[in-house]
Amino acid sequence: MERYNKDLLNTLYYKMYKIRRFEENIESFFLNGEIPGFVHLYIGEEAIASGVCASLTDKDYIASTHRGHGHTIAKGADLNKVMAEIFGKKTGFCKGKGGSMHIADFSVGMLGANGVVGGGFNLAVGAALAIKKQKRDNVSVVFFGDGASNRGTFHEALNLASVWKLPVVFVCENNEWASTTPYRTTTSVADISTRAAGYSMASKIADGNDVFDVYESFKEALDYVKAGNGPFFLEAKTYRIKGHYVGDPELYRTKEEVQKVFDENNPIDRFEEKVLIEGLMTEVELEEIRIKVENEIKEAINFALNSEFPDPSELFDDLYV
Ligand SMILES: Cc1ncc(C[n+]2csc(CCOP(=O)(O)OP(=O)(O)O)c2C)c(N)n1
Repeated sequence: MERYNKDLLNTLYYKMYKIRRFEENIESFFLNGEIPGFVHLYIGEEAIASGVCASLTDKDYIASTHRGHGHTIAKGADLNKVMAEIFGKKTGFCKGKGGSMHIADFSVGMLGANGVVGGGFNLAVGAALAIKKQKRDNVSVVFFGDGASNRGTFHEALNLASVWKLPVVFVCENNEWASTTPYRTTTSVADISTRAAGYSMASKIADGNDVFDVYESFKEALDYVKAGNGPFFLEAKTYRIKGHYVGDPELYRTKEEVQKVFDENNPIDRFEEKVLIEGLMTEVELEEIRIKVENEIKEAINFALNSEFPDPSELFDDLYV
């Protein structure tokens, strides 16, 4: 654990806890009818976005999914603007006209959430092509689910990224579910990372609920890609704790199954346990981070609630054909 200095430990915990508390607040505002549209929560998967983004800079790109709040927060997007967008307010990233699944912040390299499953692959590969053409030393990362790995865009993107040796890391968040479907009934391989071999691509499996394992594995991917070897495939094994969307009746699995995973494999509990037992952080240090996060979230909620909705006359602004 020597390489985990205080700054890094603080960052990993701060990001994970911020995502968790953000999502818990979004869930309760949504259930109260105060958020329009749909929201898909990232609770229980925080270690993946946090462990990956801890090694990225604003000049690196990420492409995200419909379950994108965690990626956006971990990449460092302005929390007030993220919150305002989800609430449909004009101070949000898309002036309140996009909502949860259309948040992007190019200033930190966040290329966008995506309502189209599998829509992020080609954005990330395109960004990686730009990096290569411009001879820059950055990387592009695409987060995607097990379900998305069955789409055609997945295979097309892996093939081209491999042929052109592009600096892109494919991060599969295998949370075992695609909407109501368990991945084992729809996916031809037990480990989605084995598909990388079909495209001559290096791959690795990480414990997606262990932020240290994600961090180390992604570092390995980053070193590999930055050395000019071409793309890398990282499969992070995790589990979708919440319904597919907020309001999902979840008739396809038992509450007991979900609760068991959460009790035994909650990434935030695992982090706290590890750093306390190994004496890397104190309870006081953890609490300081939690207080900071609560304040930031409270501020973001106030910002969103006090912002105006866009005026109907602005409906067609910012559109182009
Ligand atoms: C092209 C396309 N097909 C279907 C849908 C409907 N849909 C939304 S999310 C989802 C499941 C995605 O599963 P996965 O990729 O594993 O991500 P997870 O929701 O588990 O994070 C589906 C089928 C969609 N949005 N876009």
